[in-house]
Amino acid sequence: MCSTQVESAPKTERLFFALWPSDAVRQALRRHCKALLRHSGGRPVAPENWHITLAFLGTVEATQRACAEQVAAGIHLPPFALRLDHVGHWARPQVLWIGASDTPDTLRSLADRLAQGSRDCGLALDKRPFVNHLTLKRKVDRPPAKLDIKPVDWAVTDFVLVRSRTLPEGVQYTVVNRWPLT
Ligand code: 3AM
Repeated sequence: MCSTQVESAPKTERLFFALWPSDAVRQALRRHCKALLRHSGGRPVAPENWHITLAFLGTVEATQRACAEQVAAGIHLPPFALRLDHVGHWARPQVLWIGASDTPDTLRSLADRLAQGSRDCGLALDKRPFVNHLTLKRKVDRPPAKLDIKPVDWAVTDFVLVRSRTLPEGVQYTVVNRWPLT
């Protein structure tokens, strides 16, 4: 008798590490960016999806996720203040974003350690250096005439791991793990 073994493909997820704003920071961003969002064309990112990507891991298997989560758990950095005071436009990806003109050393260190640790887990990450930015809109083909906004202050006390799913109704981000900065 012969038996057929069906090997199932490993379960994978699309994951990234991020700073995830509190509801209060999201509301402040909505208020301060209202005019900018109204007058810049393009396709807005839903406010509940706003985030600052620290390291994009791509498609990840369960063992790689566990390894990246161990890297995150091994990072001990203090909370830091982030002042979102700068609006930027990238022409090629056609992205309108807001970010901090001053990148705190702790933020750079957090992003670098997550990226390097994830590479050590066998993940192939983008080689571009970290630029702090929160994408507000996509498909913005030219910078809006007025780029100034009232700054938004964000006391960053943790970072998260996010699962990204593409659904017929659009992209869905779910926070699947969280680590405090202490
Ligand atoms: O944080 P933002 O919105 O700039 O564009 C994707 C999004 O960026 C980016 O990761 C964030 C969460 O999806 N992203 C998607 N694919 C990527 C890739 N292959 C990527 N970043 C780097 N390499």
